[in-house]
Amino acid sequence: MTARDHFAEHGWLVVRAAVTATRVAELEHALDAVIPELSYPSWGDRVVEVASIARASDQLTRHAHDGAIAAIAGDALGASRIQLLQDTAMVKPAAHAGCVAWHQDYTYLGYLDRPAVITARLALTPCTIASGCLRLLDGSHRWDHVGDNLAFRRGSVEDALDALPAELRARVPAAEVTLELAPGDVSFHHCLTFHASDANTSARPRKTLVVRLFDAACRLAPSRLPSPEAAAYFPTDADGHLDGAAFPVLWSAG
Ligand SMILES: O=C(O)CCC(=O)C(=O)O
Repeated sequence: MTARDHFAEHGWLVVRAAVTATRVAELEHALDAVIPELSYPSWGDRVVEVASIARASDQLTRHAHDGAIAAIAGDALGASRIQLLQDTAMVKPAAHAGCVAWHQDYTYLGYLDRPAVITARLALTPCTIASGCLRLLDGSHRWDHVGDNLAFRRGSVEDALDALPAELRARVPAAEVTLELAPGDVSFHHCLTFHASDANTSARPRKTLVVRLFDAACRLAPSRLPSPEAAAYFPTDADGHLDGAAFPVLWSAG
């Protein structure tokens, strides 16, 4: 099965050793310079999550703009051009209660006119069951979007499984998969794929770099933003496509 077929059927994909060990070490060093481990206690029980972290470091910018990762995303989505939507660092400190509730990313990205966004997560440290790796509901990207558009309306993600119709809720236990990653592995998930993660019960921090990439054919849906003023953060061309100056094109099909 090709990577594209796997993604179309399952709504997720793992590319093993997508990033070399040397590069992982450089990126972990760059991340630690921006979010020192000594600062983790100030986050309390919250997962350490810093949006747009790439702005703070050339190394992290290079990763967020990685054309090879964007090419995998383009192939998986069947897109002919891929743009960068967001980048984030997500860290779960050692022996930490922070977890992420079950959700679909599109709940928080519903300002795009269609759900054609993919999240690429690079593991910088082992992502294991003990360290709170990603859990997914296999094939749930075909369950449609469930619940409200909460884009810019919440400070953290909310549990969305209760909103599933009974027929889909009954499928949850059999659909669950855990994505354990070694440093250098990258996982991809569709913005409609339900996912969550548990606390880190291990003795090491779980460090991941997250980039969200979208099919450049998507348009902004301004009516789904919480206010007309919010549109200022989403410059578009005359057709409503997000501007390449603010949302760089990272990959185009040959
Ligand atoms: O890495 C995690 O534990 C959760 C990631 C997540 O929810 C996301 O990237 O959308």
